[in-house]
Amino acid sequence: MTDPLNARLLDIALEAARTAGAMLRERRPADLGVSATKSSPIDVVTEMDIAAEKLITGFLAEQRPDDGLLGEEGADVRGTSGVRWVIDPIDGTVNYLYGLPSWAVSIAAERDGETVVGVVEAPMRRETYHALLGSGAYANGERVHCRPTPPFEQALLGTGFGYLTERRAAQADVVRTLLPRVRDIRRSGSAAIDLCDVGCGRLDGYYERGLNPWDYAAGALVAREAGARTGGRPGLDASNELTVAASPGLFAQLQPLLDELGAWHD
Ligand code: LIP
Repeated sequence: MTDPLNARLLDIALEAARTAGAMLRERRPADLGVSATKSSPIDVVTEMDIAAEKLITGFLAEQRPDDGLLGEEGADVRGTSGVRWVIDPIDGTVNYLYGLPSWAVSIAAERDGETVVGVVEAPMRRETYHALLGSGAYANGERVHCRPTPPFEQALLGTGFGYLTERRAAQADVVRTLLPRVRDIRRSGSAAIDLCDVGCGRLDGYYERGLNPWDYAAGALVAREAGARTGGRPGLDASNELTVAASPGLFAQLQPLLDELGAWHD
């Protein structure tokens, strides 16, 4: 039996993500440029990131005025309801800036700190991924499942890289060691899509250091509800230090190897 509040939160998240996704797809300026930078000159924000977060937070506040809000582009509202929305208005901002298709709107809802709803809207794929805690993961309404565990050397992994030079060099060292041991490594530029691809069986596993809750909250729920395991360093949850997602058998091999390779530090 689905919790009625969780079901309502899912409906709200789906409407917010689809509305923002349509706006971002249909109204992307041909001359889109960088409006601001954050942690480094390559950590960019566009006017569309700001516009999408404003659209989403305005809708959520109208629907659920007592909820908390946390958004990548500055939304930070303490709520009183126990529900907090965690929002990445464009996950894959650099791809969106360059006109590449791998970007998504990511919206998660937490209740008392536990993620209960995850929606990842990928407009250029014409796909909407969603998950409800305990009720499975879906792509365009069809149930999805992670891939069966392959031999480690046949695993297709996803990863990503940060925006700071020192971190990127350390991440390259991990890839250099890992790449010869697996089938291949993909770098899409959107953690939310990568996590959903684990859930849909399009990646065997994914890891990345340096993600924020808005990057992974929704996609990690999709991956978990599709049968994958998610986490950080051994015994820890996914965090800024390290995010790992994979089928349970692959996760059991990948997580300790990443720890040994130092994927959790610069
Ligand atoms: C992005 C992540 C991606 C990471 C990028 C960037 P953003 O989030 O989704 O996995 O590799 O460096 O952090 O900044 O586009 O919301």
